[in-house]
Amino acid sequence: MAILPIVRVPDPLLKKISKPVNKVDDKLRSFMDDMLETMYDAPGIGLAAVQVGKLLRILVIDTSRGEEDPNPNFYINPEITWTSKDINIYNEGCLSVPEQYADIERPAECKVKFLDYSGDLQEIHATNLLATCIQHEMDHLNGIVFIDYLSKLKRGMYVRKVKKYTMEED
Ligand code: GNR
Ligand code: NI
Repeated sequence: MAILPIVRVPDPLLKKISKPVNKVDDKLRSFMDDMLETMYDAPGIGLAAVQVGKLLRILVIDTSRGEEDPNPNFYINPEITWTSKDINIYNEGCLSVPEQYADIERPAECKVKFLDYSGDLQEIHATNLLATCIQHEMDHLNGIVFIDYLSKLKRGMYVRKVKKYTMEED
């Protein structure tokens, strides 16, 4: 296992569309294990492969956050098949936009179809924080970061703060 470096804004990689996975094999599972370790180390509740530099349609999510037993789930080639009409607002953060938060509106519930860690097809109905997190991670696969929903002015401020944070850190 390995902890991988996390790509931050304004890296142009975060604007790219990730490609579907062809085959769920041991090599892919080893990469997914590294994603999970990287997410726990950060720490975060979700991570998309593009955030560690690989343009593949893979997510890992664990919304348990140490309150309960760990509950990691991998989502390969995920597709949202339904979203609710009712909306939730969460104060979202992103490992690619460290230390910055904003209230983002999204459908409160969604259904998502995906391949799991074994390569088996699954469909789940997600609510609350899991629904928000799945949609946030799906956005990454399509080149979208939560600050893209803010005004151009606010987005510019967020990017500037991340650049400053990154400079002061190294
Ligand atoms: O760790 C994370 N927390 C979070 C909080 C609210 C809404 C979405 C998230 S996802 C984020 C990790 C991340 O950047 N995933 O892409
Ligand atoms: Ni994110």
